[in-house]
Amino acid sequence: GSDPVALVSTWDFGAAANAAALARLNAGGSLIDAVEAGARVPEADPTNHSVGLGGYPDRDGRVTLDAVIMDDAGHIGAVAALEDIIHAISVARLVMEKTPHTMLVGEGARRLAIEHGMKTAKLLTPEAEKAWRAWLKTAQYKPQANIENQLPGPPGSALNHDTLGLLARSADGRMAGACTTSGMAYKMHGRVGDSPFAGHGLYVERGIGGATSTGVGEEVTRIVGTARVVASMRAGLPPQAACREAVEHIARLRGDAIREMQVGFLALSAAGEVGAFALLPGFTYAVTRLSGETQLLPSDSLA
Ligand code: SD4
Repeated sequence: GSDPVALVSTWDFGAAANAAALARLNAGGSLIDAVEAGARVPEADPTNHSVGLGGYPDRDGRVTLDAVIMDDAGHIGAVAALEDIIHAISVARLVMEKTPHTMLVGEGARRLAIEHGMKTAKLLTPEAEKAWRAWLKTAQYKPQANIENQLPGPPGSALNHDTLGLLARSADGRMAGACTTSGMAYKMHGRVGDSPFAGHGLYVERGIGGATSTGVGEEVTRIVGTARVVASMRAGLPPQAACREAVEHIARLRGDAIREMQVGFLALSAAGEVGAFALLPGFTYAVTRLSGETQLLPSDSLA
């Protein structure tokens, strides 16, 4: 249409990420510049407990970050289990642009960031530390779905796991994407979810479109989730049906094992069509058009 979809991203806070990404596009930035700028918004926000600064730690009290950035021309960079650096997405971009590799983990990723002038920071905020110490009393690991949407309770009491996945599209249908997260709260040290892996937490393909995921990463990884969504789009399914197909596959495969778990997929076709689908109600996403008009929408779900 005359006001095509330029950006889609996961959860309510996706609206602010989309706004930053659109500002970058309007200033002449590339799609990669845009998705990086968008991902940096929740990374810098200490009130978001599942991304960057203020993210909930692993069970040892360490905040470890996973992120990936990619475009539809085969450029990709990722980091996993990164510590002490707020902007994991920018380190992922360094991996993409400054190394011969596609992913660095842990100390290697941290060192790359520092070598390129990025500052270290303490990612564990007092609020997140308090939540972790409270969790230690029971130390029960039971990932729960977008719990802040479903259960009442003070902020910080929940296992909030709202990863940012963001897809950008130019007027001529070129695509890029970013995904950034601190992963599941109270995960084992060293655990890496779906988010930093191309084809799991994020995938874009030229002429087809892209997809990103949120929720319990293990369940996405089991089916190579976003690669599956994009493959369905390649085979002709609209984004919504492609997301639904992947969710149904998880449900079929896992049955009772995923009771109360959330997984959501969000997809954007190269033609600008949007779709989303989740296991459970509560998954929301933000759609921003080239004009800046933004809608927050609830995803359809299996349950
Ligand atoms: C993970 N998929 O690390 C991420 C968490 C997430 O919304 O998406 N939260 O498993």
